Amino acid sequence: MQRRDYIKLLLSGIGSLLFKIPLKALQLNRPIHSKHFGTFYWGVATAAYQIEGSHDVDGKGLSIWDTFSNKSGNIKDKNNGNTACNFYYTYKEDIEILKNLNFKDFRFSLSWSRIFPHDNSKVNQKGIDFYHRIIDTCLEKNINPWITLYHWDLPQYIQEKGGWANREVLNYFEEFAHTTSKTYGDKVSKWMVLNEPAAFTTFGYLTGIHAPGKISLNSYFASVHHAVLAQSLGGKILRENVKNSFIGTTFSCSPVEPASQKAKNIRAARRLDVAVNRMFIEPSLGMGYPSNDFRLLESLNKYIKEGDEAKMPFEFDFIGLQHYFRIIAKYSLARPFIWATDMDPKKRGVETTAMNWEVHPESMYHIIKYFSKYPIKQIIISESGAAFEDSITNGSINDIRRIKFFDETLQQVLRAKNEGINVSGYFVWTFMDNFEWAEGYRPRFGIVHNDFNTQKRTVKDSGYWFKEFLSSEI
Ligand code: IFM
Repeated sequence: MQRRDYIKLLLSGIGSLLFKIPLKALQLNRPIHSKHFGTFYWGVATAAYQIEGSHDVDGKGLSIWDTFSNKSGNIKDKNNGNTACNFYYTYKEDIEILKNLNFKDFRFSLSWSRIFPHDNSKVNQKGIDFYHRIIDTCLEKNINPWITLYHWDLPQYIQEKGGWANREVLNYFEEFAHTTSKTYGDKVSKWMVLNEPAAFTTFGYLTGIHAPGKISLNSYFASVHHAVLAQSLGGKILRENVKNSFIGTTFSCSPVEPASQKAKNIRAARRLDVAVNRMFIEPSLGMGYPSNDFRLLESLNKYIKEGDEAKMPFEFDFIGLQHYFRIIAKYSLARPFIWATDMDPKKRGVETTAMNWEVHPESMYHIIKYFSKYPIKQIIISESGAAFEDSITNGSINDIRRIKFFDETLQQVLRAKNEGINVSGYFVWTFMDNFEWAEGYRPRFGIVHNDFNTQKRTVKDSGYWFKEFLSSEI
């Protein structure tokens, strides 16, 4: 071990005392290795708007994120995704990097407004070709491409009609899913329908901190119901058009614990659990909306049409879990309707990431266990990672906290798997530092560093850690 690493480890040891992490847990040279997981998907996950850039190139139309991020005040430091990681031009080199790190699976999303720039009657061939190039590069390099149909960048012309709050979005989505699955379905068998519907409906239509920046309870509930319908509709279309299909959809999820055993905190935790974890999966399993545990969900009834109950379920091959932090729930008068808040981790004195999210690897085990009570065929961790401040020293990035995070999180995945839960894959969030939505470019989640001025990529030590971890996969 180099002296520099030793000092860092020592410092994180001091951190462990501060944050009450047992020192034992800091031994990073434990022999955890991908071979302990058996046959498993090991990948990196990305999203179109966060990496591609080229927002107006080759006929691409505007998405809600182009509009939102270019409006002053919406994104930290006045950042936008116009250039992002320039992946539109660097995809070949980037895929080569991930291959060199021994990953076998690459998850990316399709930019809807590259493919249907103006309305759904005319396809933009150059947009279609771009994803063919990515897919072909993956296949040439023996990397499995995994497509996410929708990762938050709705075309602006659909938003003009109300976006996810207008049921018409389903007609557009149907056409988009149909065209793309027909086009790429012979080459790509692994698909995910939606990325984190709870996040894009809540932040986009209720709190307004993400595109399209709406703040309305009605729009929120309408968007929730339409996203639930899109989830199963997308699944059915993919099943029709994709060869040897392996179809999933993803959920953001967090174990929710009450701050105390007081009845009002327990009830607050139950409501948050519904909104965060249950609202999208239960209708997809034919269980309907969990309104019994959160009466406000009855507001959805206004948007449910005859026959919708039968349209909501779909038998997914896998469910993608995207877990980042646990929630300690407390009753709060300051949060109308849900009357619950997540206690600030800083005030709880726990270790946090650059997003102010608690570092709590055991939560990964708890959330997998929580979802395993549902009748789902397979669980894949479709995103997991942490943003920490990185610095380049003599050309290298010794991101020991991120390494520790992955090491400990993966042990929790293995713990669940060893108990017999069918967890079959893990995707790192994320491949390279990218545009982190309203937070701009400051939080760095990548295992590859990106210099946003020069677009120079530098593999972080966490990237090399994965290379070693995955060394038996090649
Ligand atoms: O960057 C996001 C991603 O787009 C969706 N899941 C959470 C990540 C970190 O915030």
